[in-house]
Amino acid sequence: MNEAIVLKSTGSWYLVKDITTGKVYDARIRGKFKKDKIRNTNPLAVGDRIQYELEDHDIAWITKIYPRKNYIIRKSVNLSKETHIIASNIDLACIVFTLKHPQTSLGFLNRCLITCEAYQIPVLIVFNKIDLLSETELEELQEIEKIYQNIGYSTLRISALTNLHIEELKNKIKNKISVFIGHSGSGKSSTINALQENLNLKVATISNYNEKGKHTTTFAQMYEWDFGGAIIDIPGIKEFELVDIHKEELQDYFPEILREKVYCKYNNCLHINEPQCAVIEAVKEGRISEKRYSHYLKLMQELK
Ligand SMILES: Nc1nc2c(ncn2[C@@H]2O[C@H](COP(=O)(O)OP(=O)(O)O)[C@@H](O)[C@H]2O)c(=O)[nH]1
Ligand SMILES: [Mg+2]
Ligand SMILES: [Zn+2]
Repeated sequence: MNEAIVLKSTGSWYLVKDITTGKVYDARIRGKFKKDKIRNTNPLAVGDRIQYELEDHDIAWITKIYPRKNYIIRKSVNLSKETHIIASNIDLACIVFTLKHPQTSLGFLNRCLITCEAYQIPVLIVFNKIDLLSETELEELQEIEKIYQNIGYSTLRISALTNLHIEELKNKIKNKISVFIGHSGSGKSSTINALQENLNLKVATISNYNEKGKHTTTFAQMYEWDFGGAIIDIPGIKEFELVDIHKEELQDYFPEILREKVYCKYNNCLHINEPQCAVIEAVKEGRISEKRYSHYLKLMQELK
């Protein structure tokens, strides 16, 4: 039985890598299989684990897709309600945060975290450009770190410029499939370069041309680290778009609220102004960050 992982998906053909031999093949899906099994605009996504049969010309015919442990979706550009699975089976999302140049807002960070919670993707918050920070700014950063560490998130200070803690980052992403999220200019490319210098060059050698021979960068693609594991590059991804979240479920994507809510008097409590709300109590007692709680309230209003 041949098993492979999808490195690249263009919607019509795929690049897959055999998990035993490491050999890379162009792959196709048979029309029937395509129609029967899948309702998304793209049947296969980068990160998918598949089975295949080899035919002549080294074309791998995909015969089975294994269930996904998680996946990132994007709404199709057209107005239809179709969604598009961009990437799957992600072990870790590295959210690259910068206190300045550019300033990343806590609101942005929270939205990324909520989406990762909704997608069930573990998170590492990477504070980049530490070399730029003054003593006072480092103290400011420490306050932010505390908020997120108290919730239970892993954090790491790095500098892609000076290589601060790049080895630590390497150890955290080793043998995992990760994605990097963050504002443009926060240093995602620089960090990836610091982790492995020639990754960009390697990237260029894998053909990035569509069927009409036009260069394209709109498709997600997986690149393997030489120290083990891989990164899925998703062009144009800044933050994950907030998936369709219902008001009632937002609380579940704030781990600190999820922990407390079992103690609320009413089991349909939304922690806004209800009596004997354990969440509001936890905010008053300082166990839940006021900043995080007010962002929760703000999002609840927006979701109305
Ligand atoms: N001082 C400093 N500059 C950095 C650091 N990381 C990235 N940069 C700079 O920030 C700019 C944007 O970086 P880039 O990697 O292109 O960001 P991306 O848009 O997230 O991929 C570039 O000019 C980098 O040289 C860092 O740790 N310290
Ligand atoms: Mg970049
Ligand atoms: Zn409550």
